[in-house]
Amino acid sequence: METTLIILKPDAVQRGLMGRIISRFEDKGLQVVGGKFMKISQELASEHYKDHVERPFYASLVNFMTSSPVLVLALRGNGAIAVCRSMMGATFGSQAASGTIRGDFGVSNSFNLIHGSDSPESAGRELKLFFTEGEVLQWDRASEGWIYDLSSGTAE
Ligand code: IDP
Ligand code: MG
Repeated sequence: METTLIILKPDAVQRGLMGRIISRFEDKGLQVVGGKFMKISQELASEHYKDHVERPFYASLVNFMTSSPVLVLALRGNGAIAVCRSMMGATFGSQAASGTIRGDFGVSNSFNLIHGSDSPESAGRELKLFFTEGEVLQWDRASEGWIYDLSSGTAE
């Protein structure tokens, strides 16, 4: 089981898309294990996107991410990092495939609605940036045995 960090960016919140995006993850079977509605500080946005510091769009990206509240989620599931990335679609809304979140809800390349960790290393780093340990919960989901085949003792 993996846990990944998802951010519903300011455009998703402002456009009233939070519910529809969360529903997609719930429908898929991902478990919400953390959630925080917040305004990201300049420092946190800079740290979160530090790998992009040399890119031409870095300043506008940090500006965008701090411009208005976001919804930060921790989502858990088998292969959650790759599953969420594929549900998000390609980075640019103009190129993201239909059926993906970016493909279905947006057309902009910089206002692309959602962030998702891209590797186990990023997920570990990013989850620590946005959540303290006690804020990511381990909870028993009543539907677990129908979302996964648990007959072997592990979730398949
Ligand atoms: P990702 O979000 O799909 O992982 P990254 O390449 O890590 O994409 O870029 C981080 C974020 O920076 C993107 O989600 C997008 O908001 C923004 N971004 C990336 N490339 C561009 C660009 O060429 N122009 C404007 N914004 C960009
Ligand atoms: Mg990225």
